[in-house]
Amino acid sequence: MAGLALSLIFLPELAWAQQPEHWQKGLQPAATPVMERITDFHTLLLYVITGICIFVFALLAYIMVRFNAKANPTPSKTTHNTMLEVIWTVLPVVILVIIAVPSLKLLYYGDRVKEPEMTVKVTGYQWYWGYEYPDYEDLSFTAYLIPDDEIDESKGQKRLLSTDHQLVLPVDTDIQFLVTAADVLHSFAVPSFGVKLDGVPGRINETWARIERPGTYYGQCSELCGKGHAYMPIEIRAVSKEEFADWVKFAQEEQQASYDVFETQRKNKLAKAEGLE
Ligand SMILES: [Cu+2]
Repeated sequence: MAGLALSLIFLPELAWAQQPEHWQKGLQPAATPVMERITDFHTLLLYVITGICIFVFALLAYIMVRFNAKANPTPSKTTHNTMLEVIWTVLPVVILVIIAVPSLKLLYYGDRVKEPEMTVKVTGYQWYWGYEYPDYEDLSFTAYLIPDDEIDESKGQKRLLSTDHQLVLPVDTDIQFLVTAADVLHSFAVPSFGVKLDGVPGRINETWARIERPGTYYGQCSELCGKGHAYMPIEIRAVSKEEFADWVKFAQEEQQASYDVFETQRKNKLAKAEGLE
């Protein structure tokens, strides 16, 4: 009974793990409003480019059939057609404007959030990530890749994606990310958040995310930063605000930020409480 209760409590979090899939087509499902808009924009572009391709191919086919040497032995000598020239200049401009307006809107929307509810400073190192929570005193830690021979699949750990510490974040919160680097260029990229931002030594770049559902989200460094570039993944745990507050307390008191350790302890406590009843 306790087991069932526990699985009911913890199942929703485990169920949502966002990572690249084999033979994946398209983008990872959106977990933030920014990514939702990026996905919509991507779809708009797909319609536009499909329309252009069909139009150009149809035109080519028509010309090949209708105006080849056999079908049209005496070609016309026309060299100018003002109307046609105006159309093929104006039409692409109109198409570009149709693309540019939502593109710029989206660019500014993803750029920053006016009043962030919390801040996370992300620092890229060769080859791991450092996370700082300036809103919570002394809360900072690093996240290293878990090596292949230590991956424990029973814990849901994933080769080349899981880290020893997880970047724990609350859902439904406007989170400001300040991204920088301490040695060379890195890039903090989380596909399902629509976040991909360069970490530049000596500079702070800003972006934001509002995570819409709890779960595990994976990302990777996306700026070639040396031999360990492929081995500095990003593992994010998005949890409820209450759980996040509990984790912050745990991390500050125990000097141990691993969400997995926190979760195991909590499960044990819950199991104990269930057993006592
Ligand atoms: Cu890097």
